Amino acid sequence: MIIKTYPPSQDLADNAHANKATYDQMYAASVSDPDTFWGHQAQRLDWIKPFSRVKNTSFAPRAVNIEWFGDGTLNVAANCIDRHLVDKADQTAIIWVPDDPGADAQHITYRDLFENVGRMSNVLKGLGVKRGDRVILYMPMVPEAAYAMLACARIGAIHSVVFAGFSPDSLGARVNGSGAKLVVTTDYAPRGGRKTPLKSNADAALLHCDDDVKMLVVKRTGDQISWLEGRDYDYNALAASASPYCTPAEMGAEDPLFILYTSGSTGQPKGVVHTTGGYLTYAAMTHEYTFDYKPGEVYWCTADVGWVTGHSYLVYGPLANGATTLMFEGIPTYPDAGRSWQIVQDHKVSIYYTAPTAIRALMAHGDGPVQGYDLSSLRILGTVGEPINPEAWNWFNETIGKGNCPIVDTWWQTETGGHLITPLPGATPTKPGSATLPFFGVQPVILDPTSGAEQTDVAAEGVLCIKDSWPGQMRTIWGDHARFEKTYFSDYKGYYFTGDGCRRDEDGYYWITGRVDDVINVSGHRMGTAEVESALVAHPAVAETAVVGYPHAIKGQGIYAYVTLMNGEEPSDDLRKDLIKWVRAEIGPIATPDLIQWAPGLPKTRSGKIMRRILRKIAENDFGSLGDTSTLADPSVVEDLIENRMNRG
Ligand code: 6R9
Repeated sequence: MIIKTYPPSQDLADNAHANKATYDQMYAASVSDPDTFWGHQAQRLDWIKPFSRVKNTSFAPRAVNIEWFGDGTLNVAANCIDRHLVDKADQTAIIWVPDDPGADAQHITYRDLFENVGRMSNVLKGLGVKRGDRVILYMPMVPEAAYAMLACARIGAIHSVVFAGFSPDSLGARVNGSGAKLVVTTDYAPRGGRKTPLKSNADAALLHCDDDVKMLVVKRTGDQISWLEGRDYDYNALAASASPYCTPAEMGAEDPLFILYTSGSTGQPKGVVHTTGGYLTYAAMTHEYTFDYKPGEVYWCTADVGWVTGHSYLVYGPLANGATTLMFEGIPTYPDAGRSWQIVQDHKVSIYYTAPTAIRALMAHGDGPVQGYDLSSLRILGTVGEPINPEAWNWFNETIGKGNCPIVDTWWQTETGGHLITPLPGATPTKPGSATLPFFGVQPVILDPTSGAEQTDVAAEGVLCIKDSWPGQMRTIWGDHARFEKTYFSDYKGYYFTGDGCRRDEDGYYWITGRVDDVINVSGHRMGTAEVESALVAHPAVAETAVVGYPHAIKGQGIYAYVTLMNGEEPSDDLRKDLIKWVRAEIGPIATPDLIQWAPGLPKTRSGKIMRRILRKIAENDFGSLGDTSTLADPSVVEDLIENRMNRG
């Protein structure tokens, strides 16, 4: 197959923050002398007390330690707001576009942001939140979500945003896991013309938490909600009498900024910890270079605040750079599939950053909904979350970018804090489906999955690891540093293990081939198959289950569950529906199984291990190549599963 390459336009090569020569020179400097390189880059922030050392990191077995700018002090909110007041007080910081297409957008200036974050900070303090305390933000896409994140940063509290699509059980587990004493939420969350009852979900979650956990409720719709006097606090009432001024706390560069729970290969989500100085330096620098952000431009990242992309590229990176960031409460198909293009036209969006699954969903509606909108403001397009298939890439390039906008396919993870492998618009010729080349300071390596040997040929395939630290790297798993070392630094000693498989082509370009662990990627969201399994086995009718991913035209991967029922339970469509409802209630709608196959037995080794490789193949409808099945305890199980397979596409 001939792969077409798309070089940067001459205009971008001449005017972007980096062209090929700058990239090569800066990359070389970043890896040969990281102290000088990052010491210089960190000057993009305002420090209260300057740091005297830059990089102090080790990936050595049993001594993993990551520290950047260790003795410096700063405040993230002051960097995202206060310092811009000098010249940008009246510039829009956040354009908020509500779900209702008939409602007006709000333009929140940097001065407004300063005052609203100040009020939120004082409200949090009034509720007893102190430096180092954890605050759960169970928030939809409203400005108050950003205010609350920045308010925590301002007073030195640690926020943990829980995606508003998660169930009460998932929320409760995160309140308990982080030891939070306060949950901030809204009454309801409008989205796509429907309303999620967030406050009542939070009520249900708190039934499983300490009695002293408080709740702060932001009014979004004003619909009636239940109220527990003494536990629940009305944000709007408290903010009305709160001062807009709050002195930012002086935080150490390595003080935690936030915890974000993400799926791993066990049933327990991990609390990924990011800190202050390195994270913000990295989020700001990548936002500027990857999107070639220029002052005055309107930048739109469609990610929800509940995911890491919403942290680094909706809130922290853009605001640290004094950008105008657009926050959209709704979904791209409401009221119709032209909504995104209406927003681009109305707000003259220059940079549009979204997920391949959203592109595929919109592409399925054809070009019709795009026509009639003026997309000429667009300059740069970006994708994140999963590999992008060439069809979707081409549609994005031609129908949305009109062939004039480079597409930056950014590969990174919750753990990495910011982009690690990505094109730069003025520097990197792109190839559809490849995240291309490493960002400054990032040294990817491809290891042989069995021997762990570094593949030194340019063209290679294996597991993707990173050789040395970068400032945005996660520091630990909340409350479990041993798990941090085990998950990321024990399979391949001396490297950070990403969990992704990868191919490097003859030009040195990286092509992510997907997860090599039991994590699947559903609509760009990470889901541990073990999490879905533990939800399913908690159902009284289920004896055993195995969950795998399979190719899905829109979602990238769908969720395929093999279910063995308890003795005496009969398979039925009603039970299937009931199991689906059950999983949605246990985890949330993003974990909804797409296909459930009744399995009288699961293929196991003689030692009782489920052979997932075989289950994956059957789910992929690729059972001609099952590989070695000689170690199976009962090979006839496999024939039954093949015969009754649910995916015949
Ligand atoms: C930012 C984010 C991380 C996993 C990652 C990989 C997949 C993300 C990708 C991509 C191919 C890209 N992934 N970006 N795969 N190309 N451009 O998505 O974080 O939710 O933690 O997911 O997503 O498998 O390991 P997170």
